[in-house]
Amino acid sequence: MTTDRPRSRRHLATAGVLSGAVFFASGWLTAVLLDPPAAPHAALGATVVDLTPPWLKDFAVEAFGTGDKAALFVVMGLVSIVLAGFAGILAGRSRRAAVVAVLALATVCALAAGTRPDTSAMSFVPALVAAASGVATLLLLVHVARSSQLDEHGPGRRRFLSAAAGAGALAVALAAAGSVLARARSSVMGARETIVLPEPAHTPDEATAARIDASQVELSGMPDYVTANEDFYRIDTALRVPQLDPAQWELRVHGMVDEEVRIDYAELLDSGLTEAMVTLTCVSNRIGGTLVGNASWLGLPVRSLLSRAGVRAGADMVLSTSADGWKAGTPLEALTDERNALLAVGMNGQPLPLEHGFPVRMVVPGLYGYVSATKWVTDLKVTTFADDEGYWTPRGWSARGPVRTASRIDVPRSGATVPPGEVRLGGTAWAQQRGITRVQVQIDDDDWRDAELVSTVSIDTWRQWAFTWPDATPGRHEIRCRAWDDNEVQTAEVMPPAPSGATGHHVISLVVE
Ligand SMILES: Nc1nc2c(c(=O)[nH]1)N[C@H]1C(S)=C(S)[C@@H](COP(=O)(O)O)O[C@H]1N2
Ligand SMILES: [Mo]
Repeated sequence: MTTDRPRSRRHLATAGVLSGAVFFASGWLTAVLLDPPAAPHAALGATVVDLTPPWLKDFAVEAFGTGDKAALFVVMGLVSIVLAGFAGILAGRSRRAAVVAVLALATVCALAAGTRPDTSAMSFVPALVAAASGVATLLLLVHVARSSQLDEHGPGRRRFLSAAAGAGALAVALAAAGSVLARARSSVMGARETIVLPEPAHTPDEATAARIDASQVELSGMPDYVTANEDFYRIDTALRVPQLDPAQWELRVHGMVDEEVRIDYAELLDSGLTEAMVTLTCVSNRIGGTLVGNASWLGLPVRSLLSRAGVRAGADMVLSTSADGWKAGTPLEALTDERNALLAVGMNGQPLPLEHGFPVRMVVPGLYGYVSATKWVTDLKVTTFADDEGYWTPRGWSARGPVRTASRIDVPRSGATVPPGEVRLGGTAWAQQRGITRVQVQIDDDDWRDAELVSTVSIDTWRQWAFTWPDATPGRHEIRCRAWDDNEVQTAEVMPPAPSGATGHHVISLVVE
């Protein structure tokens, strides 16, 4: 126990206030990255608003008008400064009590963030980060304050002042980063929300809708035939999702063309769009893996832009580049033939989600994403494989990436235990541009047997299958599957994803008991 002298009490209070600042600033920056409304100050503010009795709300609106939220934050800020100052002084007496106080605050913030309508596990992270950085700052500053207590005017005092200045600068830097990022994010997200996508020129008919319904195997644990945007796998090199304002977006088509073409977002929406359901696959997907998804894409066929530009003889590749400098080299043929290679603006009826390439991306049926599916695309250069290469080619992946015929068992999961007797199996198979014509299942060393195939929308979409294993006997069993495209059976030869996509049969093991 120490007797606080006035100056040391001032230092301790300063330590508390600065720790509070680091607490809220680090929480804010974390939230901007993960889940903006989960910022501790925002969540606390929303909770205070919710708990404010109506008479006080009315008074606030009366007195401050539209400044009522600013007034709330000013009051909350003042209250926080006073409480944080007391926490610092408390820390001078008992560090443990002060740490408990910070953790209690973090818990309240986490609860406030976690009880809003649409929360995820991510909503709790900002409070955790705030707690960790707040406690660390507090313990450090209190330590420096206490060890400098003994010399009134000497180096100890200077040491505390510089530590305090450091903590203050950290809080300001974190808050500044949070505010800059928040502004950039919310403006693009806001712009996305105001977009009204046009109807496709050829609206999918009732037959297609019926077909989508008939493409789902009704078996618990099967993936949805149409992958929801939130569930769609995401693969890219972007540490931070590029934030492109559609009003500023422009695509340039150049290189081996007669005439350079430029198109902006409004023109693109206005150019008569096509809707196509296409299954997208990542070359890194392992046999049985989940880096594959099926969505309905709305966009302009790339061939119509290329024909406007006029492709010169000798070209055999289109190098597409994203706003963040990533590149894919796509065989020219895949962009000029009749397939639905799209400059997509819509995904399952909505503007592309930011992480799936907003405002515009490429989608090319039959090719792995790394050679075709450029997100945040801004540049198409007509060129040759001899002169240019995509991002992954010099990193050991093949220059051309046709999707391999693949199939997987989705139900039951490998390692599951099932009761003996009749066991129902289900899975998914894909061979974009060729189509799935048959799937077979093999139990242990038995003969291969045909699975039931349900409908599918086109040769560019995956196809679900089901199989009844009539007589599962107790013990451990291995089950494998294989698919046929329009021409041949999926190879049994096992190869890893690099350099051109994994091959081999998906095998699961089940325990029957
Ligand atoms: N700009 C950009 N686009 C990209 C990538 C990338 O790293 N950057 N990755 C590609 C790869 S490897 C795949 S598999 C698909 C994945 O698209 P998705 O994240 O929408 O599922 O995007 C492609 N487009
Ligand atoms: Mo990929």
